[in-house]
Amino acid sequence: MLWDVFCAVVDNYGDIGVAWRLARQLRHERGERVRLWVDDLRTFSRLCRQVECAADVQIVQGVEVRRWTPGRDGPTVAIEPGDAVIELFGCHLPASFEQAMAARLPQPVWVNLEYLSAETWVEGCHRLVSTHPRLPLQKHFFFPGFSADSGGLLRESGLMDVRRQFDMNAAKRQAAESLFGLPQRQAGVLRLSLFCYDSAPLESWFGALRDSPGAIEVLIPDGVGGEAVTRFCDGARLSAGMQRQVGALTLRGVPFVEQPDHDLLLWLSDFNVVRGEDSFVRAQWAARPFLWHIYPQHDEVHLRKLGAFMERYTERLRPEAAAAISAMANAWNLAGDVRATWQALVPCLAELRSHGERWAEELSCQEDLLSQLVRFVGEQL
Ligand code: TRH
Repeated sequence: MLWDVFCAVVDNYGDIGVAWRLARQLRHERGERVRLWVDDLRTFSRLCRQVECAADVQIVQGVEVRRWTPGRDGPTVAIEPGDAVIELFGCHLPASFEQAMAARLPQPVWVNLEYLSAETWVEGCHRLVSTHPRLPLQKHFFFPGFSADSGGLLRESGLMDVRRQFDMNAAKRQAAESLFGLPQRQAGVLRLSLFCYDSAPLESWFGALRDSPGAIEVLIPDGVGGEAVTRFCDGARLSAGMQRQVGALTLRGVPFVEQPDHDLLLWLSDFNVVRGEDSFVRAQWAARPFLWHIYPQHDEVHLRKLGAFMERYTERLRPEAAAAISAMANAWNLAGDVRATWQALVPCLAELRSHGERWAEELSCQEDLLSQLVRFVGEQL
């Protein structure tokens, strides 16, 4: 089959992050032919160095990558759509492409792959169909999620085993540490990674970490953390390879790596701060305690999404640990002072570690998103 996957980069890395992960999995695990339409190749190239920013058409790791401009017809006009068309996050296909889809015999299966949410309404909307306002075409809505009635989560086959092997193999961990330019880890140092939005309450968090009884290091990918990190570094930008120590806290700049290597950063850390959608899911497969900086939306819609997830995630935790991680997630996302909330969380980290392992194990029993999507498309053909 030929799959057309359309992605518009709204901001940051999550749109292309999800699209590229899906495209690679379709190609490499399923042997499908994939045409990935992307409007912002510069952002894409940060996740995959092979991407040439100036090329309109190129093959990257077996995937045909094409530039497109949302809202304009451009070079898609003359192209016959594939058997399946995936519109990521409602990015609106070019009108000419929709016409070509309507004219194709048989018509492609058109799926809008939606944002991830743990809210229960998702289950009622998953697999719903809507009819095109003008053309004889139907679009299916596919919702990722955490329950059996949702479309599941992206998870490469064998991922859990690869992560377990990493945990057991000192040589693999050492190789990953050198990829990130890290010195050998000192015993007893708590290692955290930070991937957040600039609105994060870093000043109070760094304050709590600085005054900790034990040593703590925070790994910060190039460009993450904004002004608060620069202030902590006395006005210097924390780039990869740099470090700044104050009290018990050392901030270490690490490179922003290609997408498959990003997992290694999460696996090297005892606790991960993640954000958006894709790194949020990866933190769960990493099976470590984590904090989710959710993408802020209007009318505080994101806080309901956060609450729905935290409710699911903490369901089987002891009340003390559940309260501690939920309070931290709320304070972080409301940009409050997190000093006391962090201090209350620290004694629960060991429990959250075993909880993370159990959570990843249970989630991985759910059929992964790509398998569900491929089956769903097959049923519609
Ligand atoms: O970058 P994000 O905040 O992305 C978003 C966008 O804001 C988007 O508009 C919104 O729709 C979506 O979230 C929900 O966070 P996310 O989703 O975690 O994407 C980051 C990607 O960057 C992810 O695929 C991992 C990747 N990454 C690397 O490849 N290398 C790195 O070093 C790091 C830190 C991340």
